[in-house]
Amino acid sequence: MKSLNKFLKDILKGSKPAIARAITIVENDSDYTLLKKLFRSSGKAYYVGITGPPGAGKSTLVNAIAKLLLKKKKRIGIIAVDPTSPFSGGALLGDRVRMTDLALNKNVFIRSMASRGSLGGLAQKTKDVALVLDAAGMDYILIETIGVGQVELDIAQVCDTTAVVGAVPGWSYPIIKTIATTGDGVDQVVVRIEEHRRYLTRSGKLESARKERLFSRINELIEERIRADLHKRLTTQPGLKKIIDDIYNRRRNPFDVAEKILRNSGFVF
Ligand SMILES: Nc1nc2c(ncn2[C@@H]2O[C@H](COP(=O)(O)OP(=O)(O)OP(=O)(O)O)[C@@H](O)[C@H]2O)c(=O)[nH]1
Ligand SMILES: [Mg+2]
Repeated sequence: MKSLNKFLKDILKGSKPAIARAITIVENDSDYTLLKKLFRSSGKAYYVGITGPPGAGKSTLVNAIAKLLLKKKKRIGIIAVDPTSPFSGGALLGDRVRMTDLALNKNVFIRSMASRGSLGGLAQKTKDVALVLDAAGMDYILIETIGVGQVELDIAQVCDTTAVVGAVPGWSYPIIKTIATTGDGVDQVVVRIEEHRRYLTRSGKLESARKERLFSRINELIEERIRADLHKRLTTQPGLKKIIDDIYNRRRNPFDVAEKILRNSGFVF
């Protein structure tokens, strides 16, 4: 198809409108046609995750890193995953506004993604969007996401390097030197644990964190059952090593392979 080829060429060339269109397709479609085509050109970008609690300074850091990398003549893709949590409520916006000056740079492509309370789907979509940016020739892909609960995107699973930004108001992280074998400094560790516990209890953070963990637990139990079954099917797949080698060498793509395994397992979509 001529128009598809032209579209693909534009993406690979790094054309911003083409990248934007590709991401929109990938975000909204469960059809992998485009990703299958782009996969061959991916694998060159380096993925960096910036995670941490709300307001810790993630966007500011992403901005600063991007500016520094721009000076090194790098092309940068930025994915800002809007933080939403079942307890803290809606998305915290404004990142786009702060990043406007960067967005105008021809070597930067910024995309915000709304998680809309979705659970498992977000990590997958983030990977897909990153794949588009990767194929489009970005040297670095910076992914900002909130990192408090386990329900949210597990960024370390997506990124090559993950930085955790910590600046929690009301509590400063102590660094305590201890020698566990002689017991030196251990009393201080216990004192600080008790202090931290009092702080969490007073601020209500202990209760909200525990509720969030209970929410995650339900989610995990459901996922565990489904995942264990699918994992077994994947690991007992005949010729798996060869399949992985073929994907690594871009002779096959993971989308077709996953579809085939699902189809053969009776998981027809
Ligand atoms: N003093 C100081 N302020 C900072 C630093 N980094 C960020 N800030 C400020 O902290 C506030 C929050 O920064 P953001 O970068 O928006 O934090 P964030 O983690 O992206 O926030 P969310 O995406 O809303 O979770 C802003 O007012 C920043 O100017 C820092 O290193 N030092
Ligand atoms: Mg932010």
